[in-house]
Amino acid sequence: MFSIIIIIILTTLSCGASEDQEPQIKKEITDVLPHDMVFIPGGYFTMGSDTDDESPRHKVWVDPFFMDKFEVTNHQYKEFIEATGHPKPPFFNNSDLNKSDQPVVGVSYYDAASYAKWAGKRLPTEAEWERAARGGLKGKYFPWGDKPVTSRCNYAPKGSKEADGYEHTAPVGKFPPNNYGLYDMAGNVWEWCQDFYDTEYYKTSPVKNPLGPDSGYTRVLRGGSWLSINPKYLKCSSRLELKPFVQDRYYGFRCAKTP
Ligand SMILES: [Ca+2]
Ligand SMILES: [Ca+2]
Repeated sequence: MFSIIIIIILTTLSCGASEDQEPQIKKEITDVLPHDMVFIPGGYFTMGSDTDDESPRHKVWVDPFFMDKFEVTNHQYKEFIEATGHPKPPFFNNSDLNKSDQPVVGVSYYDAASYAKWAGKRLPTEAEWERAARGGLKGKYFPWGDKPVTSRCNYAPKGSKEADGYEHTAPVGKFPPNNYGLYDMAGNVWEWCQDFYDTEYYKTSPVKNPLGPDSGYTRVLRGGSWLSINPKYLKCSSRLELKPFVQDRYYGFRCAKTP
């Protein structure tokens, strides 16, 4: 087994505490941390920004969870296909996109959710995804800080896809991780979350573990992609709305897991 048994001392913030004042409640749990995931501590963070559907900024509490270090790769997705007979996604034969360590693309929300269930995981909520992307930094645009930097993620700076070293999707983990040890939270592929999308959701979102609207049509993706020209799509707070059956070259995912 690749998994290791760990004892995690969870340090959680009590309800009502500010981000800067952290009364701590210690709770012990014993669990299995999969080798390909990292532990994201529970706590408060400020979700959103002051613009568009990212507004208003609002305080959110997220319980501790595990998050995949990397976007799900073609190699991993091939194992899923072989084990279950799930249909191959488009682009699986495209030599620009189908290397084993490149992220799988052309997966719909339903494909991503099916993979996650097969893997014993689930898709992250939108709130979990944003907390994970911020890596503990407060109020920064990107997982590393405020300035878009071509050496930090795979996108298409000023329309030049290869300016960051990768004309198409990059193999996962080629750029530095954020403070939580997560790779490619900005760029490479947009990542499906489990929530329905609602432009107005942040105005009524619950504080504790928001799950998104109860119903809807479109779903949320996060993080921007290798074809994003404008760095605004790479922001931790950037939200993309998409019909759940769409499969295209920009869309992939990673999984989360409840400890
Ligand atoms: Ca690029
Ligand atoms: Ca990504």
